[in-house]
Parts: sequence; C-alpha cells; structure tokens
Amino acid sequence: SGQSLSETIRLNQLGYYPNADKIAVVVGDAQGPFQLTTPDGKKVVFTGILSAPRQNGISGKTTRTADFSAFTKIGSYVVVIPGVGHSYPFDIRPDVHRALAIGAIKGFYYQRTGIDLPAKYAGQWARPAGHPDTRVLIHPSAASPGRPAGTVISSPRGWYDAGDYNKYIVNSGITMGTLLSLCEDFPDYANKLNTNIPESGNKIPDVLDEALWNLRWMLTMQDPADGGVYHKLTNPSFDGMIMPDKAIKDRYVIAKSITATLDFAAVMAQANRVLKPYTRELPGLADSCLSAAVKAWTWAKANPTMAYSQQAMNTRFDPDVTTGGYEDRDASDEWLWAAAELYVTTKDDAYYKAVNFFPDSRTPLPSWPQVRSLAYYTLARSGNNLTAVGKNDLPKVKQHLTSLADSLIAGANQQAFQTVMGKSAKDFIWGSSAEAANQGIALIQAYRLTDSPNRNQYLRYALSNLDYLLGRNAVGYSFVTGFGDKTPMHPHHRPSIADGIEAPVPGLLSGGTNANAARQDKCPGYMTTVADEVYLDADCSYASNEIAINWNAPLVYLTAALEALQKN
Ligand code: 9MR
Repeated sequence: SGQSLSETIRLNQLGYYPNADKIAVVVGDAQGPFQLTTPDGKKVVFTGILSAPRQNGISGKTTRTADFSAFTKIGSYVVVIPGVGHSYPFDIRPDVHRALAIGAIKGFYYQRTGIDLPAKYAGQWARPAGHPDTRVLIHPSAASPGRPAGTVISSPRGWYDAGDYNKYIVNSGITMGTLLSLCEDFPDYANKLNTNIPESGNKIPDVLDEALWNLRWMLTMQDPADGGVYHKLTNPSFDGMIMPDKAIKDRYVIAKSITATLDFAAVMAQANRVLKPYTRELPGLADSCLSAAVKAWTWAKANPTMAYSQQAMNTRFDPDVTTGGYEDRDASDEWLWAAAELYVTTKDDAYYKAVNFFPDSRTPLPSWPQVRSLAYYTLARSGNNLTAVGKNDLPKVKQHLTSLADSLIAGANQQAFQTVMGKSAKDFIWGSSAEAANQGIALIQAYRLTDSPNRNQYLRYALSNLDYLLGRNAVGYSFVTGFGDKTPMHPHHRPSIADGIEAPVPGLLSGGTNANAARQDKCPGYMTTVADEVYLDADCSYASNEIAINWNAPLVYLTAALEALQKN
C-alpha cells in the first residue's frame, strides 16, 4: 500500500474479539478516512471515518478514534490512515487473549524461588534454582521466646516479589487473593489454562498449582508459637544484577506485622475454600490453611498496633534492613479483608461482627496497601450463601461495587484513548499498569455481582483497560513482555538483565507509566514530565519499568475473566 508503520496509531497489539468494541486511536492531526487492510496492505476489508477530535486532558494532545467495531470477520489486519501510515498488525478472533492469560500465569513460574527451571518448561530462560531459603535466620526484630535471634528456620518456595529477589507477605497477600479469586470466580475457565509447568499433569488447575508454590512458603512465615506472621524474608540489602543462583547472601525473616498477619489470615481463609475440592489430591492442606488463618487472627487481636516501620526497626536492631518496606500504617482495611474471608469460610458471625464493613462511603480500588474492596468482592460473590447478618448487608455491599464501577466508567467516553485508565493524571503512579488491571477487575466484579443497569458498560470498559495495557495508551507500548510488537525489552528484572538473553523473561507486566518516576529512580533518559507519558524502557527505571507479582496477578485475572466472559 506504500504506507509505513506509524507509531501514532495506538491499538491493542494482540487484537480484538469479533463481537466486542474495536477501537484504534491516532495521536496528532490526522483526519478523514481510515481503512482496515490485510497486513500486507493489499486487501481493504473495511473503511471508516476518523472521529471528531478529542483533547487529551493530560497532555493537551489531539486524538481521534478509528472505530471498526462493526467489522467482525476473523483474521489478521492493520489499520491504515492515508498519509499517516499503518498500525502494528493484530488479530480479530474469539480467543485473542488466551495466550496472554496463559503467558501471564506462566510469568509466575519464572518467578519461583528454590527450584531449577529446566528448558522443558522455561525454554531459553532455563536457569538453576536460586535462594533455597532452607537456612533462614530469625532477625532480632522477629525474635520470640521459642525462636531467639539467630535461630535457623526453613522457609522455602514462594515467588520473587518483583525485579528483586525478596519475598514479602503483604504483597503476596493481594497477589494470592487475586489469583485465588480467579479460581473461585471462573473455575471452569481457570481449569482450561495449561501453562506447561512441572505440575501440569496433576488434577489441579495450573494456576492453582502455581499459587500453591507461594502458599506453601507463606505457611512457613507464621510463628507456630503465637500465630504472628513475619513481614518479609529478605537479605539486609538488595542483591546486585546477578542471576538468582549467584545471589547467596544471608537471608532473614524480619519483624511480625499486623498487616502481614491479617493479609495472611485472609489468604489462608480463602485458600481453604478454593482447596476444598482437592482434599483427595492435597490431604490436610485446606484444613491447615484454615487453622493458620484462625491463629493469625488471634495474634492480630492481641497485637493490633504492630505496624511495620523499617526506620524504627533499624534504630533498634542489627543488621539494618534496606529492602522493600511495604509499610502501611492503616490496617483498618486489612481487618475487613481478613474478617470477610474468615466469615465467609467459617460462617461464624463473630468475624462479621468483629469489624465495621461500612466505615464510610468510599470504595477504594484495590492495591497492596488498600484491600477493603477485596472484602466487598468476597461478600458479594458469596451472596446467598452468607448467614443472615451478611445477607442483610448485601445491598450495601453491592452499592459499593456499583458506585466504584459507575465512577470508573463516568467520562471514559471522553478520555483520549477511550479507556477507563487515564481519565486523571492521578492514575499514573508507581505500578500504574496494575491500577488499570484492578480497575478492570472492579468493573468485572460489578458486572458479575450486581444488577446495575450499567452492567454491560462495565464489561465493555473492562476490556478498554486491557486495550490500554496492550498498547492503546499515550506511550504506545504493550506493557507485557513478549506480548505485542512494541513491548518492554529492558525491564528492571534481575534475571532478564543477567541471563545474557536478548528477550526478557516473557509474560511479565511492567509497572508502566509513572508521573514521578524520574524523581524516584533517577534513571537517566526520561523524555517528558507529561504524566501519562513518563515511561522508560530501561533497566534502571525501577519506578516505571519493574515487574511485580502484584501487578501480574490482576493482569491474569482481567485477561482470563474477559476471555471467559466473551460471547462469541
Ligand atoms: O509497588 C510498590 C509501590 O507501590 C511503592 O510506591 C514502591 C516504593 O515504596 O515500592 C513498590 O514495591 C517494590 C517493593 O518495595 C520491593 N520489590 C519491588 C516492588 C516494586 O517496585
């Protein structure tokens, strides 16, 4: 066609469902007709007219949309705008995000500690096991009568949190909650996702097998004597940019904390429900999870003020610890999440009555320090299985879900990229990709669990945020390694940096655009301060281009849920 690739045309680089919205966005002054053609440009299959201009409320730039929703024929195509160029190629087909759902779950396999990743499962990213964590020291901050400082415990398995090699309970909490929720909400679809891991042949869905790798680690993080849960298992300071098996510094479990203990209680209580059907394959595990949850709750009741403060800790104990803090002084939402999971699992009203589920009218979007809405999701999904106290409040719970969903979709049709994500510059924080994914999940929960007249909009706009993540955004990247044409090649991820392989480990979600990244990581090379454009595909950019388990988990949920919910 004589057209060349234009990066001003932004779209979901994987593609679109035949019977769902299909939108590309062009940034700049283009106007007039657009076409859909075969990737070689030879055959025009659809023509349309670019929309009226919109102004990006953050950058002030002009955008127009090319809406080809009316075209439903399965195939591979490019969008062509005469005088501008063509887009990256993409597909229209029913299972267009299925490989991504599988790949994003597989991303967790690559994050496993303490196990060799052979080529059979890991392909060119095969590597020897790192961080066995079979000889971990009790840090003085974590000492108890039964386990004085320097005691050696075994705390193996688990996933590396992110681009670093440490293991943190708080962040494991929301990550596990999200993956276990996929197993609860879409059991049949979850069961169909084969990720080619060592456990793939067993009777348990691969995503649950993967979660078990971390669940078994989490169980070792509870002090058996009192039920308190250590905040994290880390080196005193971050490892260098070396492969896992080369990183052999001493590791410690650090300080019990209220947030870690409550998040642990929530995960273990939910795990009891999810594991119940597999009692034959996993004898005793579901029961162990529930008793661990109850013990954690008991510790929390006795220690409600034990917030984790790294600075305060370092003034009292040696060695000093400088790894990720996951500090959160407000545990009120963690109480709600733990109470909801324990209540739904045990049907014991005492857990429900121990907290106030409706302290105010806010419905905060889930993130690692803010888990209140996970309690609402759980209460709503339990619906008529709740006891009377919970059932009475169901309308209020659903009200919270719809008010969050309605606020997310409000004005999305004015947004420059026609996505829920990015209506406000405030969306572009550290780990903004997970904001987009969690917005999508909130919409899916409101779609599934309420009878709001806007339900169908919720589903449509959840998909808009997957489009955001896969390229329809102000920087033109698909933020998932290995999925799309313009993807992160230099994530802040130690194995990807150190392994000598050009392609980064695949299936990992970059934290993405972050307005304050330059100030936070001081990586040289940021080109702009426009909030929705501050992203740098460089490995020193840990504030915009790290990967993390709590970002991958909502990608997994959003992708798998949208696949499961498409009616094609
Ligand atoms: O995801 C965390 C983000 O919300 C915080 O702003 C940031 C700075 O405290 O830390 C992020 O978490 C990092 C953790 O502390 C250590 N492992 C890597 C995580 C992702 O960058």
